[in-house]
Amino acid sequence: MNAESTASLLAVLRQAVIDGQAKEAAAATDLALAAGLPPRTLVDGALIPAMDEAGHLFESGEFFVPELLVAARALKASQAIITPLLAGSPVPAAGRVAIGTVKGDMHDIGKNLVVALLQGGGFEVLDLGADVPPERFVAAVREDRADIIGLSALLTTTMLQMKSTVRALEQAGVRDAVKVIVGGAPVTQRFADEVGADGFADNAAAAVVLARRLMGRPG
Ligand code: B1M
Repeated sequence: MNAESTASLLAVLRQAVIDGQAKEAAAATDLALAAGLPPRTLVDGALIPAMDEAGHLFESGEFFVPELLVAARALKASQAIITPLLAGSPVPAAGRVAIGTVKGDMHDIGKNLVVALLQGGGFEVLDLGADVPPERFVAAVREDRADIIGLSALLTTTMLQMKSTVRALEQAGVRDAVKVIVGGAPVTQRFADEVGADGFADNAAAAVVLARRLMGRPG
C-alpha cells in the first residue's frame, strides 16, 4: 500500500471519529485493517489525532460536551475492533496489573489503550474502570494481589487523586507490596515523583516497557 492510500484511509477514520459517526468509524476501521494497516497505525495515525482535534475544537468553543461524547463513542466503536488485535495472543503472565482512572475522572479511552497493550505485553490486567476511589486500589492489592497499580488521569483537578491513592496505600500498610505507575495527558515525570509513584509513562507502549522493567523483566 502506498503512502497516499494509507493517509486517505486514516483520514476517513479520523474524520468519522471527529464527526461522531460510530458506524462509519467501525466501517473505516474494518476497511483499513483489511487493506493491511497495522492496528497500532490506526491508533497513532487516526484515533489519537481525532481526539486531539476534538479537544482543540472543545477549547475553541466549536465543540461542547455532547460533541465530545459522540466523538468518544465513535472512537470506542473503532477501539472495540482494534483492542483484541492489540492484545495479541496470550503469553506467560508477566505480572498482575490493576488499573483504573482515578476518582472523579470519567476519561477512559487512554486507559483502555494501556489495558490492551499491557495484555498484549503478557500482563494479567484487572481493569477497574473509571472514577475509581483510592480504597478500591487498596483492595486490588489486598484481595486481588496486584503486583502493579496503574493510575490514569486526564484532568488537572483529578490528577491530585493520584497522591490520595498513594497515601491510601501507605495508610493501609500495602505500599511496599506493590509498584505504582501513573500516566495521562496532564501527568509528568516530575508530578509522578511528587506523588511518590514508582514510574511514569507518557503513552501506552511506554507503560508496558515500564511495567516490565518494574517486574524485573526488561525489554
Ligand atoms: Co474531557 N477534557 N472533559 N471529555 N476530554 C479533556 C481532557 C480536556 C484537555 C479538553 C480540553 O479542554 N482541551 C479538558 C481537561 C482540561 C484540564 O484538566 N486542564 C477536559 C474537560 C475540561 C472535561 C470536562 C470537565 C468537560 C465538562 O464537563 N465541562 C468533563 C470532565 C468529566 C469527568 O471526567 N469528570 C470532560 C468529559 C469528557 C467526555 C466524557 C465528554 C469525553 C471522555 C469520554 C471517555 O473517555 N469515555 C472527553 C474527551 C474525549 C476529552 C478529550 C477530547 C480526549 C481525551 C482522550 O481520550 N484522548 C480531551 C482532550 C485531549 O486530550 N486532547 C479532553 C486520547 C487518549 C488516547 O489519550 O487519554 O492522554 P490519553 O491517553 C494516552 C496517554 O496519556 C497515556 O497513554 C494513552 C495512549 O497513548 N496514558 C497512560 C493514559 N493513561 C495512562 C496510564 C498509564 C500510562 C500511560 O499508566 C497507568
